Amino acid sequence: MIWNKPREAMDGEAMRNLQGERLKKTVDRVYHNVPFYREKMQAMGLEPGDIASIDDIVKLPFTTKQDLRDNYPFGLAATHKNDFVRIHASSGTTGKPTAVPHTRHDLEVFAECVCRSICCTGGTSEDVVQVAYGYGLFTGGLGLHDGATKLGAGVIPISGGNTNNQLTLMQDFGTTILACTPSYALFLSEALRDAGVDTSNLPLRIGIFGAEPWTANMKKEIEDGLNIEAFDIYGLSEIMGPGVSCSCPEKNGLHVCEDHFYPEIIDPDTFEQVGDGVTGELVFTHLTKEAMPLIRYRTRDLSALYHGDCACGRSNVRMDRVKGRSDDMLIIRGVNVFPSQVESVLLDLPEVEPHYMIIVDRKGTLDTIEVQVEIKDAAFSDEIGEVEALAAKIKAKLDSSLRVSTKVTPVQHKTIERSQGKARRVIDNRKKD
Ligand code: DLL
Repeated sequence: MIWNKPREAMDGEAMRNLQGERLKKTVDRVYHNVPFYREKMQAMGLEPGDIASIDDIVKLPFTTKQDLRDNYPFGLAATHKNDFVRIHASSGTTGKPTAVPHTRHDLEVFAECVCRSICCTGGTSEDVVQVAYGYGLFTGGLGLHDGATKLGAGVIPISGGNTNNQLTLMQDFGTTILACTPSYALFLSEALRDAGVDTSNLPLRIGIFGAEPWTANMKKEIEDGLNIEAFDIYGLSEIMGPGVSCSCPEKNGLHVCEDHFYPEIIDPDTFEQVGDGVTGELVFTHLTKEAMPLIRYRTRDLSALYHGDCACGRSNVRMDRVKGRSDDMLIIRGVNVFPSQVESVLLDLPEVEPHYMIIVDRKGTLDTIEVQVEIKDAAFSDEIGEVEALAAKIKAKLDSSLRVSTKVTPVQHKTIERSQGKARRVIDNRKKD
């Protein structure tokens, strides 16, 4: 089922016209209500009347996370505070968080987009959705909750954690859709296996996973472990939360709700837009947001866009699965390494469990990268020589794929801490310098 066919299957030309009209209104609102944007536009010699169509978006200034921090909490708001009905905040790893207010209309759009996403995965009003994303300032829990409620599905608002309870309710209440981070899905699948539950006897059929990068290998691991079909849901608090885009059964990208969020991919060095299929930094512009519309917000997420009709019936532009953020990229002795590359190599090896930790350090002037990885019980031998041989095999694969020399430390199954929300898989001790 396509939840909102007129929008999700809209003809490309008509969509661009709609986007143009909405952009003009948004620019006009921020110019008159947000001093930050007015000043930026005036400094560039721009007036709202200079924006005539969606193509003119390239004339507009960018917005960064730093701009949100500098104007914390509500300096970029375009409505009065009394119009806010909910305020989310993204957990800043450094310094202040960023505040994201929503009006009632904004929450309706949020629910609509998540509802579209659930339908995109094949979900219907007959499904029972276990929402195991965290509830609170994080947008995952409430976002999935409101979207599933709008769809008319049954919601289990269990939030993240409390794994034993997750397993009990999943079986007792007949969960058919599990929504959580991929790392928590993996944890739940392991817990089900340990509890001796045969997942083929469960009605669970769909997983809606996101909020962190995950590889195709991890997806397969989770699908096999839970006996489900897994879908990728993407979003970020500053723009909305989950449901900015979601993958469909065709598995050729994530459809963006482009009537609400206009996506661009830019070259992060030149800031120029790049063509379809070219990887760069994902940028979003709000087209309908009331409380705090952002113009050309730089996400730091790396992706690519693909226009054209999809066999699922939708025509909304697709984006590539986000493999990581530009800030996640590790530079090891001058070589760029993404944690997702490490995950791809590890999960290709039959002897390893999908649990690992990357530890980066600096010895003198030399960067070092250690990969701790759990080994399957059947492959973990008491013979030191055998474990060493396995470590050497993993190291050879990693070194040739990453083009840097790694240290591999095999550890026993269940040694590495499990995640109940967004996983932390990199410790970079160089940042302490
Ligand atoms: O993670 C919103 C969300 C909740 C998305 C539940 C999906 C499901 P933030 O906490 O603001 O919001 O983090 C946003 O997480 O910029 C990406 O770097 C990353 N991210 C989100 N979804 C995906 C995904 C939520 N499907 C940041 N794949 C984003 C890869 C993702 N990375």
